[in-house]
Amino acid sequence: MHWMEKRQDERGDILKYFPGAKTVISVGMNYYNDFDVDSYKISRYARGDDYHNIIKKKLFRLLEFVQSFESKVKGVVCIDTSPVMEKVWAQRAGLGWQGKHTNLITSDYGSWIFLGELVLDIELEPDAPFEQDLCGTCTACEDACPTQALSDGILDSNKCISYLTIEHRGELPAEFQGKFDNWIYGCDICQEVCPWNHKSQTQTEKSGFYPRKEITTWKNKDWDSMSEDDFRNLFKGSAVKRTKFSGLKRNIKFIRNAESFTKK
Ligand code: B12
Ligand code: SF4
Ligand code: SF4
Repeated sequence: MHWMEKRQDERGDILKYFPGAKTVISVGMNYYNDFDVDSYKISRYARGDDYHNIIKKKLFRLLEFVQSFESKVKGVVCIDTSPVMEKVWAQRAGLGWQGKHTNLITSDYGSWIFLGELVLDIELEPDAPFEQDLCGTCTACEDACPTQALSDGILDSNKCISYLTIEHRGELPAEFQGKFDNWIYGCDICQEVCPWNHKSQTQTEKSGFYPRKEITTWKNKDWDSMSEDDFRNLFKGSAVKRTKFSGLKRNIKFIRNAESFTKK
């Protein structure tokens, strides 16, 4: 993830990213969808339309709303790709806490929320930060992670199935063979076992986040025979495009090879 390294200074100091910054408005949007998948799995956040586009539009509307009161206000809209520590800002803004799986958990929606920010050059009265850590003695996420990527609330990205299936380029390391548990794009295991996500399973109100039909109905054989055209049609306007056709095929092959290895 060289794109992470490149803008480290800005990530650590928002004034280096937006020198006029005086306020960060942190927002969260529930994307939970409980459609069962009985084949290779795409993580929940990427089963529907690309969240970047959906949330960006909403944040620009919020900026326009602010500017309708004071037209000179300048603002920057951030969603995922900006050099901004989104979970840290969300905690400071009072949305929730960073669980041991490292995602931000809210008491209303668990961790099934996307984060975004509107950074403004005016001062607004801040909300209180979320001071509690409601994980307590639970370690369910760390225990369930099939690659032991989590330890003491720190994630080793090099071991994370989400990183390996989405960001990693080239061959997948053999040490993870047989550990992907059918995840071909992203991984939801540490979030699925979290008690806060069992409490709050509110179906998203945004129909754009609902899964595309094939994602819940395709069987493994359909994924195996997916052509480049199928990929292009199915993932038009979807975050899954990031891994490219070759990346998704590589992930599928990695899982299939492990299956044939165990059958022998
Ligand atoms: C890089 C990245 C990844 C990487 C690394 C993940 C990670 N945990 O950092 C990979 C590809 C593995 C990944 C995976 C996923 N990601 Co991601 N990812 C990001 C991204 C772009 C940057 C995160 C980052 O800065 N990491 C750097 C490390 C150092 O931070 P950290 O581990 O999160 O936390 C440390 C610091 O916060 C620090 N810390 C604690 N307090 C403080 C205070 C201060 C002041 C400072 C400086 C530091 C600090 O201590 C923590 C422990 O070391 C953010 C978007 C963004 N711009 O923030 C999305 C984001 C975190 N991802 C998101 C999602 C949804 C996922 C997945 C669930 C997707 C999936 N289903 O596959 C998985 C979850 C894996 C997991 N268990 O974390 C969401 C999370 C939403 C939420 N509720 O928190 C985000 C916020 C995107 C978004 N806009 O919604 N992701
Ligand atoms: S996303 Fe999957 S591989 Fe990554 S830390 Fe969570 S359970 Fe482990
Ligand atoms: S599974 Fe347990 S330890 Fe992990 S984030 Fe959820 S509450 Fe915290």
